[in-house]
Amino acid sequence: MNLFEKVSQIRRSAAEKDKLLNQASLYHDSHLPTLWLLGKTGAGKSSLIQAITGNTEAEIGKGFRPCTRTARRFSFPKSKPVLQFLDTRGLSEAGYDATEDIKICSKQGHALIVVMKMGDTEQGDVLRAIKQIKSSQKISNFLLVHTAAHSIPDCQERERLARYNHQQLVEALGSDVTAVVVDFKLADGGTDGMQDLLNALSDMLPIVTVLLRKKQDSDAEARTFQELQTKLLWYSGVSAVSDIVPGIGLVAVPGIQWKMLSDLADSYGTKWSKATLAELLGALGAGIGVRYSLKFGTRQVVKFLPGWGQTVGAASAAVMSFCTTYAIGRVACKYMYHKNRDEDVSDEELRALFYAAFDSVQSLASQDAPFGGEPDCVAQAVNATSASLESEPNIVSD
Ligand SMILES: Nc1nc2c(ncn2[C@@H]2O[C@H](COP(=O)(O)OP(=O)(O)OP(=O)(O)O)[C@@H](O)[C@H]2O)c(=O)[nH]1
Ligand SMILES: [Mg+2]
Repeated sequence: MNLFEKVSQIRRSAAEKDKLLNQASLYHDSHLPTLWLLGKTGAGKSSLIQAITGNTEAEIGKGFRPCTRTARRFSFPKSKPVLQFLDTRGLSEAGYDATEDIKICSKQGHALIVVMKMGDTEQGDVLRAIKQIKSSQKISNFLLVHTAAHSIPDCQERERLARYNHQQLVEALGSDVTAVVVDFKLADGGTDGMQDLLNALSDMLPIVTVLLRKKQDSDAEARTFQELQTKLLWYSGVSAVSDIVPGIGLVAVPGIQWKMLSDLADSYGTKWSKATLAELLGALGAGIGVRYSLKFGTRQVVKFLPGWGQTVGAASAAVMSFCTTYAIGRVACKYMYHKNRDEDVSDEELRALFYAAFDSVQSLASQDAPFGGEPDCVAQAVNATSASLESEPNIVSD
């Protein structure tokens, strides 16, 4: 950061910083990874959203907002969202035109889920829409979900019906497509085929993997963190878009990270002081990676790593911002959890968690997010950050 940048950052008022944060969050929230649901009325689109998010039918009903003339969107979670569902309406209207809905989806990572109720072979409207969507060449991830599988008790008949609809879709797409068979409402209140559905969705949209990673952790700290994870992903996404939105720039990243830390502290019923923050950063090591990303934004980390200054473009800086913000937040959660209980947590543990957290969201940062990114650069970023934390602790002083 040159002197001019430093001075202008200091002079930036709190109101200006809030304005930048608002701009970044608006951009982020209007470019969310999207699961687009297409299917006849009653096919099971809302049931699918409910099964994935765990939200009740009533909450989903309230959460939908009009989006285009033919679709409504449902953001998840409602506040600080990291994923959205696009629910197509009006398929049965004569001449459904998918143009507007395609536009919404082509802005960011997306997958189109075609929902067909088992045994309903009248899919003309859906197939017409699919042909239009396919020919736009804007949507590349498709998944077929056969719902209400158990409404056809005979297994062979079920298979035959599933095959028939699958074949119809393959013909409309002109290529093969993954299909899963589910039932969201068994007689005993359970579901069937959920794991297959989640696996298929995770393959298409990494955010689903992160959100739905099995909550089987026996560690109480990790379970507490699960509740806050989407919040962390939101702040990470907002800091990542900072460099994409004109007029914001990476100088906004430290402000966003600070807001995140304050927000997380509220959740743990605590507050940051200079001393506690210094203690956490000290525990992570005197590496420039963490210290700099908090103080000046990720670009400065990049700049001080040999070879990075010249080669890293905005996309990679954004990926770095995403991963670093997430990793700092994750470590802060563990730190606060144990501090609240007067329990010791070793520096090594915190450092290992920082790397693991950084690693765990790499694919997410480079694929789903609105800024895109190149996996090779991400891998380099991790290596570079790790190297800086371990071997170059004194490159930059506070
Ligand atoms: N048994 C069973 N019922 C299902 C399944 N999926 C949906 N249903 C039922 O089918 C009805 C319609 O499901 P929805 O999820 O509301 O369908 P939708 O596609 O959202 O319909 P619209 O909002 O009208 O477009 C509801 O009564 C659901 O409970 C399923 O897998 N099994
Ligand atoms: Mg519905």
